Order: sequence, then structure tokens, then C-alpha cells
Amino acid sequence: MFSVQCLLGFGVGLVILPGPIGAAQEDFLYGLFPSDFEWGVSVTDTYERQSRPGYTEADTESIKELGVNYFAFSLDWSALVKNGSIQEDAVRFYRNMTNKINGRGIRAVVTVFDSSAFEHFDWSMNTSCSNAKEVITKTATQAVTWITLSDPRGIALTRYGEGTTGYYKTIHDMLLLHACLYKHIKDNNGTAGLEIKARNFKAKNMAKSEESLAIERARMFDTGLVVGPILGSGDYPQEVRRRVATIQNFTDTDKLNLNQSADFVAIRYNGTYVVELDTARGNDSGFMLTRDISTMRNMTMFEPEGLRQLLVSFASKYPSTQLYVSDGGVTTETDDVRDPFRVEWLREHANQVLKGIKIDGITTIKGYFVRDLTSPRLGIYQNNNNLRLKKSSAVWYNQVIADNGFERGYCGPGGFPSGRILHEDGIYYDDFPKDFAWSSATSAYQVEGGWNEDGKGPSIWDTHSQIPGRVFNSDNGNVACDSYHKYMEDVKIIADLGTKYYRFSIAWTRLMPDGTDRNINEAGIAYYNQLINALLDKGIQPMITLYHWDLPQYLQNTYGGWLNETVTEHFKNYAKLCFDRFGDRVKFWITFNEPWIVAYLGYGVAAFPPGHYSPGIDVYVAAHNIIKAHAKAYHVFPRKQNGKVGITLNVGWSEPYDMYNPSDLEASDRDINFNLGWFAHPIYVNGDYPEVMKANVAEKSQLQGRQKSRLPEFTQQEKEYINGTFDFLGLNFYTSSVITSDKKTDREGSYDGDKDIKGAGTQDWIGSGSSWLRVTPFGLRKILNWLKKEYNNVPVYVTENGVSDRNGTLRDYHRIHYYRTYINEMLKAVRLDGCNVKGYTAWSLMDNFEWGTGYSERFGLHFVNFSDPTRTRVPKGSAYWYTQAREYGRRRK
Ligand code: GBE
Repeated sequence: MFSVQCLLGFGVGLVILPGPIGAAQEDFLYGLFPSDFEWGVSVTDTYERQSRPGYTEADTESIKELGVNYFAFSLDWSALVKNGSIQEDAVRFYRNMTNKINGRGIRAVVTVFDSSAFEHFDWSMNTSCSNAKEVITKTATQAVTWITLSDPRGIALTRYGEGTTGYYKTIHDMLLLHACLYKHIKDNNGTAGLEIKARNFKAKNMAKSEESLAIERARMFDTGLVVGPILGSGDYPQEVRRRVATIQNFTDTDKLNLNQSADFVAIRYNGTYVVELDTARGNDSGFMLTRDISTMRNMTMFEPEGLRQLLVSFASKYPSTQLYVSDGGVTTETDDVRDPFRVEWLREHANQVLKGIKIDGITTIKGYFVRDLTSPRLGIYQNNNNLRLKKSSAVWYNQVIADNGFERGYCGPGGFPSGRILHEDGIYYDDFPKDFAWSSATSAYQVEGGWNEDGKGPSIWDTHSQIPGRVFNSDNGNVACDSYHKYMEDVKIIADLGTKYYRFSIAWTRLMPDGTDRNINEAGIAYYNQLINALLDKGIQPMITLYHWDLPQYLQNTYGGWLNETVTEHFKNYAKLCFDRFGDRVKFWITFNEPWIVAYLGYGVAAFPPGHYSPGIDVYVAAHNIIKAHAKAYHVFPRKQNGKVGITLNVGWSEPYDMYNPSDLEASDRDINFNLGWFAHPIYVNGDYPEVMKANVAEKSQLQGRQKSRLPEFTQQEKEYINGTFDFLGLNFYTSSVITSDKKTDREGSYDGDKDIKGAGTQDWIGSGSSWLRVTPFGLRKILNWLKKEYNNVPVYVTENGVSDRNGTLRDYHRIHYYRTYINEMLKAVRLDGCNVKGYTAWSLMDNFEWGTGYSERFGLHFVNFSDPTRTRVPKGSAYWYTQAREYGRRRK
């Protein structure tokens, strides 16, 4: 059962080497607990508190929300026994409470006598046992897992002081009490164990072999004293008997009752102490303990590795005893929901448990309990008159339970990690997978020009940008980079970059001048055939976007664009035409580029064409139809072509204002769900919008006096049709924002108001040539982790990422910095967090028409002079850098 490594260090032998924890000690262990592992939470509540109206209901609500299997509490004997007689109402209360907990599918773990139990009455072994037997029977023996005693050594210690005659006598009586209760519970087919507080020991001087003897002896006087008689022979360890002359004897019946009288032991780790032999003072145990103050943190001893050592030593002595680790938890200075030290405490201790199981092979560890649910300054919840608020430690625990262990990376809400994050800062050196798809991108309206040539019809962007003043400087895309004529130069600079992919979009109106299949324009088809073939000639695979915002003007005029479902049929026909004509050679298809921009800027706030202003209603209708159109295109794709079809969504990372404030974490998740989940959830999860979106819009619509939610609904049939319409997810990622929760109560109702969030500054992030774009490389790693978690690690292609400036300098060190740091964060996501990223696309191959800001913002790897009729493409420094980055990716391994 134990690895060789482990036996060397913590076997029953007396030589203690530092080896077993060794190298692994510094590292965090990611991984899962056994599938039947049990998670619990305990409370240290008085009867007075628990019996307040609504209190246990609030308890059960919280433990349900946490997802625990077990809920542990202890009996309060100050309420159970008064004037020597058992109080029936208190017994009834505990029975009801047990039923409530069981009713939630959670098992109650009840401690009969905790360390404070005997403060309340003058106890005797016999009365204590008979009282307890009665209460146990009445509480329903089998509905509960019983802990007979918690920390018997502690009870003795508080009363008499360690090592005194009274101390040993009390422990002796406690052991007999335990045996008495155990027998009763077993006679009634129940389950019972006991809880011990146990210290871990380390030698002051490892080199002195006699001090490793001291460690063994210290363990014997700590855990051995209590569990020896129970898990061993039925008697104290011999060494203890030899050294403590006054220790009492067990009768043969006692021994028989004690022997193996525990179905499990719950261990509460009580810190690591430094041991020195102390023969001079001639005390019983012959050793001396000191605290290791080097491990103090926040005035608390913090040495989680000691827990692992303790578990290893315990399991090697008692290899068949089932173990529960009951974390003692940590008290914080305030009861604030923000409790980073508690998170760190629990995370590091739980991780030692995982190491004990996975690395040391301790198969007897069955579960882990966190203390405490609601006690002020100790609980993982805040409790205000039964109003329960999760602290960040509860968010952490909830995540660990949900994952049944430690997933890599930013796996919790708002990117809150359950484990330690590897290489959060600095550059990480490794290479990308060999088949990683490097690419660069453009879109039709931004580069082609030739806006009315060879039979092309007008799109809403042609119309929009002809109107003076609509676009900055009244710029338009009539000529743009002139790629309609200069595509061979594009192919050349792509080939020079050395990327094996190139992403561009097709202008719908070049193939279908009015957007319908009434008239197919062969000249348009010929243009794209030439481009595709020229790329393939150079070994470059096309990634084609069908819709990069340039809706045929005719469809806008006739149907009102995406507000009318008929347009989805026309889109389907257009998609089918593209698949039929190009699909023999093109294997990578993106239906829509950034539908969020289309719906929000086009139909919500009217910043982009068609300039429709309906921020609370049509914004949702447009999105609804685009999702349907995407699904239709996916279904019409001829599978025999062996291509991939997906959608490209844009999202920023929503950084929680305060990582340790659960409401900010929720706000972050909500924001991302509203931005990206709006489209991704229907397609990648279940055919429907994210729950939080449905709930928020419905609730607000009602408050705004509407009969129906402003968010449209999909029919069951539509849900099934939409769900799963992807082969990959395309991600356009540029920047991040800091956000916090903000309950909105606007009268009219709007998409922005529906989110219940607000911005909270931009910290000191470096800016760019675009007002909305700040340099936040970490956000890419976090959003990739988010996609991994929410969408079942779907293959992700970064289909755009890049940065702008306003001077077009060829010495674009800022752009190299941007690409290096973002690409490195993506590398961390792939190599350290296990994110399924398949490709990366730089936006853009060259400076181009940047929509509302015309030619004033430049994103290119290549410079284009827009007042020069030749529109020569000149590589910037970043183009050379990108070539090399891609090369390194290939060469390193
Ligand atoms: C991508 O969108 C586009 O796919 C690509 O075509 C574009 O060139 C590239 O980004 C660079 O912008 O009135 O202030 O709300 C906001 C990324 C402008 C998302 C900024 C346009 C974010 C879309 C206009 N947005 N951008 S407003």
C-alpha cells in the first residue's frame, strides 16, 4: 500500500528521514480525490443558537448550496441534561434537525461529547454513558454517523494539565466511556468512531538519531495514548506503560470492549512541534516540545506539510483504520466575507490530504471536514439573523467539492482558483504543440475595396460609410487596402510570415448582390477562387468567415435585417453556396464574426449600421435570429467535405474588482455570461441562454411592468436544433475590464441594465491606439480557463488578437510586447492549465479600415499607406517577431 519512498521515511521503523515529502513539498498537487471521497462541514454551535427560529433551516440551505456529503455538529449537554434529567424537548430538537439534514440527502455526523461537554455537569463515567445511550437511541441511531468523543486528551488536559495523575486517570475514564458508547451504537447497527486532536512532531536536530527516537515517543504520548488501546491491543502502548508508573490497568473486559472499537478515526491536525530529548528533568515522557515559530502566520502556526506527515505516520501504524481529516479551520480577525488567509489555510491543508492519498498511497482516507459553517470569525459563511453570506472560503470549498479535487488553472467563478496558480507572473518557457495553427486575419469590408466592382451589391457598411460624418474623418472602405486587386501581394506577405493559415471573410454581396439566391455573381466567386487557390499554392490553409458585419443592403431594406427571421433563410442559402463552391478546398469555416457587435452596436445602441436603437428589446431579437442562422448554416454543411464549422465570439476578461469578494466573482461570471454566454451557451451547452441571463431579464422585465421577458425564448425544437452546432469555438480576445456588482433599476429596461454590473476602473493597464483596448495579457489565460470550464474543454481557436496604434510606426515594440505577453499567457493556458487551444490568429495581417474610426487606428503586422495609390504593404517589426515566435514554437522540442 505504501510506496518505497514512504516506507523509508515514515515506516514503523525509528529512523525518520526528511525524504518522503522531499521535492513534492514545494509543489501544489493538482488532481482529483477518489470518486467516493466524502466532503463535510462542521459547526461548533450551542443549542441556544441552533434552536433559534429558522436557524437550522438556514444551516441546511447553506450546506446544500456547498454540496457537502456530511454535516457535523455536537450535542449540547447544557440543554440536554438539567437537574440530572434528560430534557425531552432538546432531544426532539436534535431528532428533527437530523431529519432535516437527512431530508436534504446529507448525512449528519454527531459528536456525542465534545471537549466542552463536561464543563456543564459533574460527570461520572456511568451516568454519562447511560444518558448518552438514551439520547442516541431517541435521535435515531442509524440516521447518524456518531463520534463518541472529540479530543479526549484535550478534555483531560484542560482539567488537570498534561502528565498529571488526574490527566492519565481522565483519559482512562474517557476511553472506557468511548467503549461503552461504541458498544451501544454497534448493538443498534450504527456507525461510530472518535475524533482526536493530534500533533505532528519534528526533531530539533535531524542529525541526532536519538531525537528521532524522541519523535516516536512524542507520537506515542500524543495519539498513541488515546488510539493505542482502541486500534492496537486494547492497552496503552508499552512504552507509555513503562514510563508512567501510575497509569491504570484495564480489566480483561475493558480490553475486549476497547479492542477495535472504532469504525473510523477523525483526525484534527493540531500543528507541528519541535521535539528534543529531555532526560535531565526526568519527566515521564522524556522529551520536550517547543513551537516552531518560523511557521507562524497571522499569529497562527501554519505548517500544512505537517498534516501529511501526521497522516503518513498514523496510517503506517494503523493501516486498516478509516480516516477522516477534520480540518480545525482558522480564526480570522474579523468576520468579513473577504477571508484570503482562510482560503489559503484550507487549500494548503486539503492539498496535503490529496498528496497523502495520491503520492503516499494512504487508501484509508475517506473524507475531509471543514470547520466551521457559521461561527463568527471561524465560519466559511457569515451569518446575520439567518441571512447567510458566502465568504470567499465557501466559494473555494464549493469549487473543490464540485470538482472533487483541484482542477488546474482559474477554475472557479470569476477565475477564482481552487489550487495554486503556476507561473502567474513572468514569461514561461516552453513550446506549443506541433500542429498548433498559427494564422493572421483580415475581413472583406476592411481590406478589399472594389466596393461596386464586377457586379458586387452594396452592404450596410458601404451605405453607412458613404454618408459623410458617420465614420471618423468620413473615411470609407471603397478602396481600403485594395485587396480586391492586390490579393497576390497579400498571399506573398502571408507566405513571408510563414503561418500555415490565413483568416479572411467573404463579402456576401460579392456572391449574392442582393443577398438572395435570385442572382449568383460568378465574378465574385471567381475572385475568392483565385485567392483560395493562390493561398493553397503556398501551402496556406484558408479560414473563412461568412459574415463579418457586411449585411446585404437589400436584406436590410426589405426585412429590417436581423430583426426578421426570413434573413436566416437567406443566410443559410448563402452559406450553402459557399460550402458548395469552396468547400472542396476550404476546411475551416466561421459562420459569424462577433455577433455581439452586430446585435449590440447594430440593433442596441445604434453605433454601427443598421443603426437601429433598441437597447432592451431588439438587441435580443437580433441575437436570437443570428443564433438560429448560425445553426442553419451548421446543419447545411456537407459533412462529407470533412471541414470544421464554428462561430467566432468576442469577449473581454471581466476581472472581479475584489478577488476575495464572492459578489464580485458572481458579477464577473454574470458579465461574461451576458457577453459571450449569450451566444455560446445555446450553441455549446444546451440550446438555451445562460440561466443567469434568463433570470435577470425575466425579473427586470416583470419589475418594468411587462407581461413577458424581453429575452425571447427558443422552442424545444429550436433548442435541439441549435445545441451542439459546432466543431470548435473561435475567440476574439483583446482586452479586459474591472467590474463589480451593481443592482440596476432602470424603468425602460436595457441589455446593459440587465447585467447588474458596473465598471470599476482600469487599474494601471497600458493603453493603445483604441480607447477601448488596454494591455491585459493575463485576461487571455483567464478567459481560456473560463471557456475550458464552461464548455467542456471545447477546441478553441483564437481567431483574433492584436493591438492598435495611431502612428503606424514600423518600430512597433509595443505591438511586439503585446503579442509576446499575450501569446505567452496562451502558452501557460495550454501547458499549465490544460486548455484545449488549437490555434492563434493575429489581428491583423495589415493596417486596414477600422470601422467607426476609419484609418486612424492601425492594427497591422504590415504598414499600409492609405494615401498612396499602390497601397504597398511594409512589414513592421512585429511581423518579423511573429515569424520567429512561430518558428520557436516548432523548433524547441
Ligand atoms: C474586432 O472586434 C473585429 O472583429 C475586427 O473587425 C476589428 O478590426 C478588430 O476587432 C479591432 O477592433 O461606439 O465605442 O461602442 C466600439 C473587436 C468599437 C471588438 C471595439 C468595435 C471592440 C469592435 C465602438 N468596438 N471591437 S463604440
